[in-house]
Amino acid sequence: MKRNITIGILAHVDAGKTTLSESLLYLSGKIKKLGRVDHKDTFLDTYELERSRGITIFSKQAIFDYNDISINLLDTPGHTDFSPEMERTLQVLDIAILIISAPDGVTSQAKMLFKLLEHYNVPTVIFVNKTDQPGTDISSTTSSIRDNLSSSCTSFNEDLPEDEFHEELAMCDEELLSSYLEGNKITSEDIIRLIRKRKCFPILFGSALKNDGVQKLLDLICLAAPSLSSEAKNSDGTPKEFGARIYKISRDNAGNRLTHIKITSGVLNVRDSIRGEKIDQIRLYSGDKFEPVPSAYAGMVCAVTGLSKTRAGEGLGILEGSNVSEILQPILSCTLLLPEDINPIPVYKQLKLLEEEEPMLRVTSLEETGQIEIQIMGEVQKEILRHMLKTRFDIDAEFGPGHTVYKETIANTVEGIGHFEPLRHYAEVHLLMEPGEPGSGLVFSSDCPTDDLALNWQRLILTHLGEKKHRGVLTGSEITDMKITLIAGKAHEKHTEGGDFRQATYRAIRQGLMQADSVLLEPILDYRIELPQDCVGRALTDIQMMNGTVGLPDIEGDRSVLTGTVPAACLGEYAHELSAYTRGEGHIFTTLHGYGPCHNAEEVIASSGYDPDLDNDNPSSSVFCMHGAATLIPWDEAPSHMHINTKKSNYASSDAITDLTQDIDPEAILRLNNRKSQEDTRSFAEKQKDYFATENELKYIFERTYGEIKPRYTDDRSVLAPQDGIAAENNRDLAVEQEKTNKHRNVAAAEKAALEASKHYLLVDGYNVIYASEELKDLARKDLKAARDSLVDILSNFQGYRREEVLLVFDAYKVPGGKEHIDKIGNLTVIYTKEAETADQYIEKAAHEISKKYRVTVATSDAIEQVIVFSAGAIRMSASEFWKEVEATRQSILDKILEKKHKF
Ligand SMILES: Nc1nc2c(ncn2[C@@H]2O[C@H](COP(=O)(O)OP(=O)(O)OP(=O)(O)O)[C@@H](O)[C@H]2O)c(=O)[nH]1
Ligand SMILES: [Mg+2]
Repeated sequence: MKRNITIGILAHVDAGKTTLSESLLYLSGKIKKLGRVDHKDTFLDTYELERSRGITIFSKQAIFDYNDISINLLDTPGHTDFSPEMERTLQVLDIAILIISAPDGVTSQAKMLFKLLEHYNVPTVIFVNKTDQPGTDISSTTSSIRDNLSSSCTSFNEDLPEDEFHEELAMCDEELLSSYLEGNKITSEDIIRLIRKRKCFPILFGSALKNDGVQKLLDLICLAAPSLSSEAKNSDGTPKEFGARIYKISRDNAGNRLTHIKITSGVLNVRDSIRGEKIDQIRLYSGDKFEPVPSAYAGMVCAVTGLSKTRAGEGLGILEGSNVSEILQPILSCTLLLPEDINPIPVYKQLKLLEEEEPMLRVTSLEETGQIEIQIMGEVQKEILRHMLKTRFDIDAEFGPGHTVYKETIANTVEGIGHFEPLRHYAEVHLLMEPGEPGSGLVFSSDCPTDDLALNWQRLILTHLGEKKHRGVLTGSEITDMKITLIAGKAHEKHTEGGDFRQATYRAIRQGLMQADSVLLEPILDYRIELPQDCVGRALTDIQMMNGTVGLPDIEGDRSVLTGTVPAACLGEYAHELSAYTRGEGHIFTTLHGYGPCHNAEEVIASSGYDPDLDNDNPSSSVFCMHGAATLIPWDEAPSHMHINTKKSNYASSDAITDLTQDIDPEAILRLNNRKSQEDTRSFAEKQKDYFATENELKYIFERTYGEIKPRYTDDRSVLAPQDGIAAENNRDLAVEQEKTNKHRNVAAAEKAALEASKHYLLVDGYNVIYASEELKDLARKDLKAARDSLVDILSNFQGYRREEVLLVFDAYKVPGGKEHIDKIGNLTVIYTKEAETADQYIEKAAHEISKKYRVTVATSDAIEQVIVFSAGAIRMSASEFWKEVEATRQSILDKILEKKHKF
């Protein structure tokens, strides 16, 4: 049987994806005549709005043969309004072509796509398109790709001398590097392996429009794409079990519901039964035409009819239950405005059908007003929706103004419990709810012995957890970024029915949320502002006003570039404002960074008017059978009524005192802090030197062992050599002396007030600083407590010498039952965070609070990935910069001491 591979083409809007698809189809002989987007006659832009607007809206498939390989090509939309449609295809790709348009360079969207490809673990080849346009500079494009995406992006341009090419390849992989340095040749198998493992991303150059470089691209893709075995039988002759992944739902022109799948194992035949429904047809689509086939095999991408309840992201067959959830999400929601004579109820049903095709719409109907709300990505999507509603359902709809979609999460671990027992019903559910990584969404699992609760009930509970959008208790927004584990449950032999567990599960979540410290999240955007240099001051002020963060301005030619993050809700119409004050020369580009703590949470919560106790559709109470009647027990009284007592019941209220010396694993923290970005920026010569010097062991150890804990990064490239030989005693003396003089100073009342207003706080992330300092890092490896004490010592001296109030924060979030704990050491405040709260989280919270009144500087990790939005304008410095400050202060203390000695 033929090898099947699935290729996806991705890029920002207008980079040439559809044109490249056309060129690939032409080269393979699938089409005889090249169509053009500009002539509205391409093979894949088939929808009328796509042709008229010249953009792709829906992902589409073409199947063609090339050198005995059957290739499924998926063209995707580039416009950000349709990014979820693009993202859904990623889960079925064997390999991706990421197009960079030479004239546009590496856009922020290309960076976002590259990150998504990493998330979905798709091998990737980069095609630099439109090199036929004048002004293309191959070497500067290559270095910009390497700087912005990954240093493992390697030019496959023929102009490159072979030595250099092989060196670059060797640099992609430690193992290959050592073999190469030992004199072994790099083979094409090595290259294929690097590409498949995502250790190397080839860069090719060409022009889709002129068919230039496309053949080479196709050959490389065919060689490098991993493919699934299409064998229908195992080696012992037994048939392989069927498995498939759904990546899209659509309807054909006749209104038939199509489930688009990639078969991952076994065979699917017409008339097979899936989830109790029969497969009517299996279609192999190419453009808007299809070929019906009797069977489909592993590796094939096809559309099936006959299934009415499927959803994009779900698995079928052996993948049943393993669902993939999207990362990209709409951040605006708006009300659908219907003509007065239209009844909203049928419209709501029709929108629900559209929602099957675009799950991001999240159509909801507000009970209070009967209004329909939908979530949207942007203006272009609105226009497409308006058109679809008109052509499919003959509805003239408009949209109200968009408002921000907020979310909620929790800051501490709780056990949520729900009991549902009206007469002749019974179910009890206990859920452990833990805060998750930002962007991780909701993750469900079960850790409940099957002796206590049968597997079928456990599965049912997991389904109930995943089947709906659960509302938070602050504003009723969707909850996210939590790990929810079923830890106990109870059914009744006779009385339990399926619906009982639904009730108990929903109530358990709400009961947990009522106990937890909830956090309101808002969408945060990454921005890049390009503007004339004389306007930078104004932009910086604006960013501050919009509660944004900003790095140091970059100069590119005659313009400045500002990058950072800003809450989406604050940005409003800033693009227009920017354009106005820069005389049309300033531009802003944004992509969604993710959800972060809301900058004006109190205000948003108050204006939402949400009261969890009045939300009758989402009760937090439990129902118990008492004296033969169903009785509602409020959430806070429910625990004492529960029928199961889990050991974790008192999880949140444990009084255990944090024992910081025992429970933190120093190696784990070392691993954590050294998991700096995987990018290695050393040159080949440096690597070679390191390799032979075998001094590189640390990195190795960390990479081999790093594990389960929240990654934070430090940048140890900029670590300064420690200053040694400063006697702590001397410092202390100096601090005391300083204090004395301070005391003697007669500060007038007014001056004092001014001082108060200019009070400056310095929040320091303890472990990050330890690992930014060679001396403390070494100590930590031997004895973490000693390193901590030493830092406390150093900083209390530092504090004595500085005007800032220093707050030193240590993570204790891994310490079960740990409570927040504050020590005063001289003027220095040392804080140990409570369980389930990282130093990052604490600092963020504190910075937010303090910076409302005072100036705040935060010294934390260098990771941009983990960016915290210091909303009220706190300044940020990296741990290593901070350490330099500390060193400098120590030095000047030392200088002062020496100076004094000379004087006497
Ligand atoms: N000069 C030149 N123009 C090109 C090349 N490839 C594509 N174009 C033009 O770029 C424009 C956009 O091309 P498309 O193929 O529609 O781009 P796309 O990436 O599919 O766009 P969306 O699907 O809307 O995101 C069209 O006008 C193409 O003719 C190329 O290699 N050279
Ligand atoms: Mg296109």
